[in-house]
Amino acid sequence: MADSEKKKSIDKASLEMLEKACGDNVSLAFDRAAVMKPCPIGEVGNCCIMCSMGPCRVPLPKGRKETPEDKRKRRGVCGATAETIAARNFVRKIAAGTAAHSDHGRAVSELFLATAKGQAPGYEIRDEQKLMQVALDFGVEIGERTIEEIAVDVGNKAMAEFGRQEGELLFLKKAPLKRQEIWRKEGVAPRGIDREVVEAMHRTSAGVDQEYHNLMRQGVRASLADGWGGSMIATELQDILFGTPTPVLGQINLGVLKDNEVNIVIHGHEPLLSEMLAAAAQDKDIIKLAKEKGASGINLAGMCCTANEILMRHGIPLAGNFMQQELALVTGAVDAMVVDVQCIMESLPDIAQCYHTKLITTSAKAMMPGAMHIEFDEHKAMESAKEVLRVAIDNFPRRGTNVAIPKQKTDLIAGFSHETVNYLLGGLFRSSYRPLNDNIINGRIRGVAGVVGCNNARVGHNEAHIAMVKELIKNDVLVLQTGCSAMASAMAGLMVPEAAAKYAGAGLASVCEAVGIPPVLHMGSCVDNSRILIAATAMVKDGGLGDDISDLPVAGAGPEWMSEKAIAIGQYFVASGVYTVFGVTWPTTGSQELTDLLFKEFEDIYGAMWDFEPDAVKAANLMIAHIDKKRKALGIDKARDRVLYDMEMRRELEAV
Ligand code: SF4
Ligand code: MSK
Repeated sequence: MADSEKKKSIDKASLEMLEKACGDNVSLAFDRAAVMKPCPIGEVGNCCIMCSMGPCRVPLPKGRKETPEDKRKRRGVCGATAETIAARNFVRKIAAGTAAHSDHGRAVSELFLATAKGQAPGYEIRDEQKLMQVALDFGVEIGERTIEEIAVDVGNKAMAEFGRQEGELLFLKKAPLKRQEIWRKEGVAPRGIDREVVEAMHRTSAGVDQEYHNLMRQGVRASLADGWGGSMIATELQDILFGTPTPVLGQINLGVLKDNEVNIVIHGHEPLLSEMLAAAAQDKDIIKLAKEKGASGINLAGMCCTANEILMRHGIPLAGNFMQQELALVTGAVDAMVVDVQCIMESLPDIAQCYHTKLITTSAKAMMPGAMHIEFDEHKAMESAKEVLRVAIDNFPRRGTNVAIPKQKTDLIAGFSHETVNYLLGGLFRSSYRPLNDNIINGRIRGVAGVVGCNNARVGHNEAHIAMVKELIKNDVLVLQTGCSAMASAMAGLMVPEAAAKYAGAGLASVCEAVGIPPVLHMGSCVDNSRILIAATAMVKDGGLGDDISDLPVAGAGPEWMSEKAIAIGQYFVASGVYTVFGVTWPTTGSQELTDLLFKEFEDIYGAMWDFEPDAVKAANLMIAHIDKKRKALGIDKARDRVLYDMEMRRELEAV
């Protein structure tokens, strides 16, 4: 294999499939990225397409510093400055990301309400305890009322959050009080989720908001409507409907596909249909049908965030992350790939045609030329799921001989919801984050990092995630993960308890060994970044680490980001007080002023800022430096110097 091929991924299974694709004459995103170079003007936010007098390009002068004269001339036809253009582009990314997560939250709310009203057969309220918690958050009366009555009110309140015209989103109250005050002082506490997305689109259209600070205020407001609104609603209601995740053993990588079973890859984001597919795959008649067609059974495997959702709750194996969706088809062993919404490559129908795979779209919001469409109907969910499975089963005998399933698959433990972490750390009767805070204060754990986000065809698949996570845990930083980033770590064997002794620093390893957790915790899908916000809030509330998220020794990162959703996530991390560093490329460097606002001034306003560092190890060290800065401000920096693990300390840890 040529060196250029090896650089495309650090994962052996993926490299094998890259080679097979080459032999099969199949073009992949990896190949197209090599040919399609990014536009250097658009990449840094210097291209405006907001009206038909453009597109207007306002690039920085090449090879020299910008002069005042350059600055005067760097304007679009309407006079828009580089600052306005870059800020409008950035805010639109946030609005799109917020819309994606929140429309997912809306779909979950609709199903939740239908379930509560008894109109969605097959679904039920699984976590009554969490229903009560959310009822309290939403101010819904509990009293002597039935579960269904409470659930209907919770569902209606959730739906109302999208169209709320006045006041603030109800979940904002879950944040530390000091953080809520910052949002109110800055005027960025979001009203309705839809309202903030609409206002972001309005303000960024031609000839409206022309002051980049003011534009970014709306960007922040929209991002908070995602993290503490749409995403949090999605996570909380999914937990009530499908069960709050608890630790579960799973497996990951293309090696989870089976040569003798009907392989169905479920790809996308919303777990509404996939939950029902998981149930339908157990149906006796469906299994019988598969056997009649010569298969030994049905093998469901996940891809991207749908994978994370069904892994967290059912232990269903993961075939891979974003850059492996095409590679799964290249195995020739996928009888059907079922997609819903988000992160689905338009190349899939062409690749599916090169093999025997049936590509099935299921959402009215996302159709693809060349794919079969079986629309998911929540009122007849089981029927929709069985129809999908029958198509896959019927297709199994058509599997050709051009099949190669890589051997690689890795064990992982997932299911670290906020509730699970609370319980694991504190036990059933005293569940709390106290032991985590204590171990941060005594220095065994240096800090906590949220490493999240996508893969990106412009950089080696999984390379930055793994380099960053290894550097962090080596330095005693506990890592929380979601999305494709979590899947990268799982593939590299970092999500099993044994990884602590192998990769973590002595302090973190000793805590992981005592509690029995991996040094890298899988918290779920992209909408489940809301779990990280709740975990950070719980750390603040448990005391000893300041009175706001921005006081905590924590940091966030998206080392291989590609989606607009990642920008929305990063922005709500920052606006919630978490220093956040992204890799690959940064979309505002075409405006020094806007970049300074995000990378410097935000620290004064929100107590946290964005940063950009494409070298993952350097980025990890920026995060560690930030964590150390926060430790120093809390007066706990000396504790780390004193950490020596004598027998007494180990016994004390084991008692945790
Ligand atoms: Fe050009 Fe202004 Fe139109 Fe943007 S809004 S394309 S800068 S004329
Ligand atoms: S799937 S948004 S590539 S993490 Fe959530 Fe992965 Fe990014 Fe999609």
